Amino acid sequence: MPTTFRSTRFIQRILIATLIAPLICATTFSANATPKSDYLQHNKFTTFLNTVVKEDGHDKQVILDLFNDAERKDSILKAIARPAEKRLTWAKYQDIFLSKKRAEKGVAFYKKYKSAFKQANDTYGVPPEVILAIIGVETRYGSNKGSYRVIDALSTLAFDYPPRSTFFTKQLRQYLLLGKEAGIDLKSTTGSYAGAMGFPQFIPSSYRHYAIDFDGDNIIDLINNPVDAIGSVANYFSEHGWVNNAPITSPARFLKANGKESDLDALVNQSLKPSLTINDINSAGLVSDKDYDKNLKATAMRLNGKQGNEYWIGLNNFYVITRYNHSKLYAMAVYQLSETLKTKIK
Ligand SMILES: [Ca+2]
Repeated sequence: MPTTFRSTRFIQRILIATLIAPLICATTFSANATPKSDYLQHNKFTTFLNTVVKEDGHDKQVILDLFNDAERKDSILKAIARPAEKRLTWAKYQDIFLSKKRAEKGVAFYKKYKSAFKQANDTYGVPPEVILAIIGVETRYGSNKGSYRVIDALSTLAFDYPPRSTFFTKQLRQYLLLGKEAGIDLKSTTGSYAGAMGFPQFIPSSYRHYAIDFDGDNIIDLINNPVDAIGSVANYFSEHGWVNNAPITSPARFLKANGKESDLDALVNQSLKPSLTINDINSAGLVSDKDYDKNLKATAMRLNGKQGNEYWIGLNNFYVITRYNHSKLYAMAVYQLSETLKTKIK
């Protein structure tokens, strides 16, 4: 019947168009490219492409070539859904970062770059053991800088991880700018599953805003240059409000005479930002051996440690460590590693 004939012709045309379209599309950006890309046909990509060409001044062809090669990684989607900071208790988390081996590596790293640590302390007022602890927790002193291609990590999270798509789309834009500004090879550079790079694992926005050239060769390189990494961590801390010689955190104990431990539920783990006073915390029955000013801003923490509940009072500098990674477990690991290192590098 005519109608059936027309329908068949119509379907044939659609099929031919569907088969040919990707070939035409592929040939527009590279003669040899195969249309394997996970992203060129992604529904979010065209908008992204237009934005970075118009607003960030990228060459369209360069971006198309880069994304033709970008791959979606399911392992990245799995990793971001279950970070150690959410999955583990403090009892387990500390075992990863407070090992004897990591501290030994830290001492060796300190000895090798001692003058850079001194210069960072003199310039930014951030002590060696804190910078050392950050680089130790992040990459074990450069021995594990991450094996995901950053372009894959950020594309996967920007385009295929709706809960944080906005954040990672911004990071992807920042990463593309780093290609022009810092000479980073956008295709081959590797990092963490979240696109953090180099010795100190800076995400692209941090790299652009806080990374510095600290050895004076006019190149900012956190990926291969430990001296730039040391200066950049110190600069990051300084810019986020680190106060030299101010307290970080200290253990606290609950005075049972004041009531039940469960009465503390409303006080502890409320926010990372110090929003209580020492007086508030003491009044609820939590005290430490440190003689803090009663009006000092602080937080009260309860961690599930190896011997059960542990209580800690966190001050401004503890909060600054959480600006690196928004987790009290992370900041506590950095603090405790720094305390161990402090005794070993004196
Ligand atoms: Ca440099």
